[in-house]
Amino acid sequence: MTQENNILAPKVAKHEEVNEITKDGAFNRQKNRFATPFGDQPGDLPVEAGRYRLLWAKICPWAHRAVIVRELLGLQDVISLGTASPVRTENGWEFSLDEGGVDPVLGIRYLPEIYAETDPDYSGRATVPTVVDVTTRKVVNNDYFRLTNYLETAFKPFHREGALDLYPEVLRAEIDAFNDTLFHDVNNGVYKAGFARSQEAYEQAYDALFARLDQLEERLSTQRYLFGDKITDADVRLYVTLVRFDAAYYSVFRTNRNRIVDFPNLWNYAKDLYQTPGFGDTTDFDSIKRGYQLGNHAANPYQLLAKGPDLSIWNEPHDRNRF
Ligand SMILES: N[C@@H](CCC(=O)N[C@@H](CS)C(=O)NCC(=O)O)C(=O)O
Repeated sequence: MTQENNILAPKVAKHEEVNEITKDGAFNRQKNRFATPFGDQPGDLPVEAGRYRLLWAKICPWAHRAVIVRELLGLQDVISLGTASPVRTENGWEFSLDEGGVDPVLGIRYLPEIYAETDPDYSGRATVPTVVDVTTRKVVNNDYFRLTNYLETAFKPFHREGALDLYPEVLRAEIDAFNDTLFHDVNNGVYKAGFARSQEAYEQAYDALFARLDQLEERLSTQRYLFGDKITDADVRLYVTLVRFDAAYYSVFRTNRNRIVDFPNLWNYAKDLYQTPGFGDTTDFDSIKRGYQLGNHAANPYQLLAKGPDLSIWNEPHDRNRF
């Protein structure tokens, strides 16, 4: 069914319409519209158990990182989770995995419905992750960049006893600076390559991406994780891109200088995280492959799903215990 003849479907904004393609053909991601922080300052979103619902799709790296942090910190009973189908439809993310095809808590079929309910004038893309306040039925936050930090700080009173400190105060400035570079060159770097509309913009993104991966390969030659011997927020951010790389970005986004399995340290580091509770158990390779290959990221008119690569190797032993 097309958007035009489906009167129930909300309007779905495209990259062109939200002005995310610059004159030289580069992809320039939209700003988040719902960016009020969680906290206890006036105007903040109040931190309460059972009040918020996190909406995600298993394909999406930005949403996946919030889901990993929710698991690592033991916030599963504090923030509920709604899961959209990994293949985004022309009407937006769809809750077709749920009974009756609607999210069981919000009763919506498509994600743009809750954006329209919250702000009828919203003209950006309706994205995951989205946090909805279930008491008001309003989208309160879609700040994919800061969301994990709110879970790590504002939601601290609800963390599981003995949970990791993913964002230690003494490292925050360093982690922020690291995450910023990681975002530009790696997390969003793959999208800049994949969504480029000019050869020059694509090659620029490709070069920056692999230069940064080479640097990370080096950094991980002397320590188990990015900031030493403990997992931090930065590791979650790097993991979500690494775990999608060989199965999706390498071919769909043409980031094919080499695969992650070709970098000894990055590959063993990625396997180490995959085998850590919270990471591999929230990673769904089938959704990742379908989402990128069959969604509208890819020109795939016959909707063929690539058979490879062999993903069972993610369960093979890693060498990171040596640190
Ligand atoms: N909120 C950010 C990042 C989150 C994001 O892009 N999520 C993707 C999935 S990985 C999405 O929901 N895309 C919906 C769309 O493009 O319409 C943005 O607006 O760019």
